[in-house]
Amino acid sequence: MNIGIVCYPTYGGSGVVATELGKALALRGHKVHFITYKQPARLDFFTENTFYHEVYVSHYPLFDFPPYETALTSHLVDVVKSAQLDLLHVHYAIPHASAAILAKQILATEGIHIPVITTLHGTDITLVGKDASFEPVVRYSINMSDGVSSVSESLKQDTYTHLKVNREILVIPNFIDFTRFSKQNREHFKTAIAPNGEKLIVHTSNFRKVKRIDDAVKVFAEIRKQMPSKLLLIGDGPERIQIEKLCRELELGESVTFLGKQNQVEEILSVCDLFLMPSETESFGLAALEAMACELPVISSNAGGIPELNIDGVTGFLCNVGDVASMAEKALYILSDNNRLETFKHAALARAKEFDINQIVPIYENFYRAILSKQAK
Ligand code: GMT
Repeated sequence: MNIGIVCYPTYGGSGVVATELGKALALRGHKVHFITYKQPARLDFFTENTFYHEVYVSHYPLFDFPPYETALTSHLVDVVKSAQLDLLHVHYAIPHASAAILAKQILATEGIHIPVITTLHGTDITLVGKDASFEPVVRYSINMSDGVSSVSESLKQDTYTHLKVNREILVIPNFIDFTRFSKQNREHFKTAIAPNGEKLIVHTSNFRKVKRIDDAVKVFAEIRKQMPSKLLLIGDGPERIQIEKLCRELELGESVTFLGKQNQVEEILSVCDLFLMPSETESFGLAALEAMACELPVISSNAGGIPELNIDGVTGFLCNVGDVASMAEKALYILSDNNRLETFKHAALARAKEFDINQIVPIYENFYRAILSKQAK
């Protein structure tokens, strides 16, 4: 198949899923065309069968806001024709779904019929999509898509509840590539960070409010009262300054390390003992899946789709959003007994294996085929 993928090219989960999906499809012999405003973060080396089309937005003094959606739509029309795409798969509804639907309508006037598949990732529904300033457009473009998928059952239900859409949504969970995400021997790194055998707790995110990183820090502060431990914070974003302030207020000193954005996150995960994900909302929790693939138990909130990944009492624990005391108690339960910690680590890995890329990518392929065959009738 000749597939067009539209996504955010940044480190965010939806962009990562879209890029990894495209790379996997290319390996399976499909031609994959990424159409976005910057080279996707994980498309940083040559891969056979992948192509990249950059969207430029012309600047004009009249524009207070660059009209990206219009430029993207025009580019989609152009790439569908020049690369003879069979379908467009857009990730994150805003503004990709509406741009693709308009491109589809423009192409139809020229006798070209291109199916549009929209994958909903989370905040495009739970935070931004349901906002009144976007809602009618998001609902329309979901309803007009030829196929819609969501990354969890929870997000599917949120979409029906918040947007009152009237169409079928297929759940296709996030996936993990074990050739990259698996525990690696980085003992020298562990010795450098935790020279006295401290337990290593880790959190990775884009440092937005929805991630509740302050809860992660407070949970760690409780753990540290009971056992020698360190907290590694990976990522960066708008909350960083507040979190640094909180660490100073709690007098956590050098026990918390801000590692910033990291490309080889799996190397760091490999030396850690426990992952924290206290999010306010989380449609799936790709960061937790990456951690589990590196054999880390997860202490998380029970928000959104996280319970579809993290199994309470088996791969970690689920607590109510904001229940720092319970999260700390459960973390200490796991960390205080090395045999128990090993049991949780094995269970986390076993669960992660259920989301192996080799099992999930064929579901997308079959979804594409079903939509193309419907179109052909
Ligand atoms: O806010 C983020 O975590 C980034 C966001 C995105 O769309 O880039 O991630 C969402 O999509 C990921 C991939 O499908 C999911 O694993 C994340 O759970 C989801 N984030 C939220 O729902 C907050």
